[in-house]
Parts: sequence; structure tokens; C-alpha cells
Amino acid sequence: MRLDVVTIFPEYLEPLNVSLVGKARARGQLDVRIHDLREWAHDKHNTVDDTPYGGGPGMVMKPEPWGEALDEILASGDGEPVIVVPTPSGVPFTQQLAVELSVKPWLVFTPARYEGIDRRVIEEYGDRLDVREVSIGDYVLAGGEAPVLVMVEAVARLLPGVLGNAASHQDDSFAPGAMADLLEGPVYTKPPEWRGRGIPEVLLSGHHGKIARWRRDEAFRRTDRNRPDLIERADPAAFDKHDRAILAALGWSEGDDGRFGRTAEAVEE
Ligand code: JCQ
Repeated sequence: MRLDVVTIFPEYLEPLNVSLVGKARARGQLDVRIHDLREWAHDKHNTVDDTPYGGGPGMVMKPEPWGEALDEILASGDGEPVIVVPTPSGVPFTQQLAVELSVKPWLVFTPARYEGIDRRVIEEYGDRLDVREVSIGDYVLAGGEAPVLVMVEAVARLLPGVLGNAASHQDDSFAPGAMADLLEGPVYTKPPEWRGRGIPEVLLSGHHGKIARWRRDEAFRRTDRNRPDLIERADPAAFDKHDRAILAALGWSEGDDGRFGRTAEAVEE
């Protein structure tokens, strides 16, 4: 996979040289190219921003440097990339979107600073290629570089051979981080006792059926506590008899719409 990043802070992307992504690059599984947007700004001060039309606070990134940068990068490769624009106004970045992007041969990331990029740039390339405005969460950052690091790591670990996973392991629903509709439960390792705290008995039992059931129960407990929206959204067809018993014990019941909701008493708490 080829990844291009166009930024006014190339040094912010240094983490792409280390760990999982750095190793994938060293192995030749990822071709990462970082570009300084100011190389396509031609005035004395390499200006990339200007005041917003209509007034208001902050500055907006000028269209010309982006246009020249993207034209040159697009002409340097075979075929067409997907362009990913990190912005709090974008569609949510999810594991599903990471999987979708991980099968593309070429991604171009355009992290913005200031109040964003002149709208005409997104329109211009959106007319010709697949442009995705993507948000990594409901908060505002000073720039899109940190979101690029987040998205590249989520995508890179899915590439065949990158995590040391066989390709067959990749969409295995048992693989950690599958993120289907439940959160993962707690994990433990040696020593068997630490600061007076032991390991849940069942994990030492060697009873694989009981262990799997316990892990799923813990996943339901955590999802109930931290992400009840995932249970509300889940397809109840995915829930077996025991799942339904756990959900009922946590105060959930199947509604007329066929989805699970909190029972009245549970909502009060
Ligand atoms: C991304 N969640 C937050 C900030 C405008 C392209 O326009 C803008 C980009 C940014 C940087 O991205 C974020 C962000 N996901 O702040 C403002």
C-alpha cells in the first residue's frame, strides 16, 4: 500500500518511522511519502493560509498550494488514490472504515491546520476521485496530523503480514479488536497473584467452554457500562439464550422493534 501525507508539519509524522508502521515500511509492505505543503507555496513567506470570506475568526488554507501538491502527487502514481481529509465535520472513523481503506492500494491524507481547507479543493477532487472527510471523534484538534497517525495505525495493522497475523486471521471474528458489537472484556497474565489480587478462577480452570462464556459475559458487562449505544444498535439475532439472560440481568429487554433497550427500572438507576 502507498500512503502520501501532505502537511505543513512533516516532523509531526515522525512516529510513522517507528513500531508497527515503521517496521511495515522497512519490510516494504508500506510505501509512506511525507510532503511539505509549503513546497507548493511560491511567495516569499510560503503562505498557505488567508482570512475567511464572510469574516469570522481564524484563517483558512488557500486552495492553490493544495491543488498544485495534489496534482503533482496524483500524477506520480498509477491509478487513483482515495483522499482522506481529517476534520471534525467528517463521517466517523470506525473499524469498518479502517477495513475498507485497508484494501485500497493508495491513500492520500491531507491534514489541515487553522479552520480548515478552502471548500473548493474538496469539491474539485471530489468530482474526480473518492474523497472522504473523516472525523476521529467529537473534539477539535489544532490540526489533522494526529488523526492521520491514528488512521494510518488502524489501517496498517490490518495489512496482510503486518501484525504477524496470517492473512486468514484478519477478518476472523475471534481476532482481538474485531469490534463487532461488543467491547472486549478484561485480560490477565502472570504472575497469578499481584499485590494480593488473583486471577478469576475460571481462567485457570482449563475449561474452554466456560472461559469463552465468562469472557462474553464480561464483554456484556463492560459494554453495558461504557457503551450502551452498542447494545441498542446490535442485531438481537446475534444474541443466544445465555446472552439474553445476561442482558436481562443487566436490565435490558427486547422491545417491540426487535432491538434491546433498557427496562424502565434500569433507566432510573
Ligand atoms: C478530526 N476529529 C477532530 C480542525 C478543521 C479540515 O478542516 C479541519 C480539520 C481539523 C483537524 O481535525 C480535527 C479532528 N477528527 O480536529 C478543524
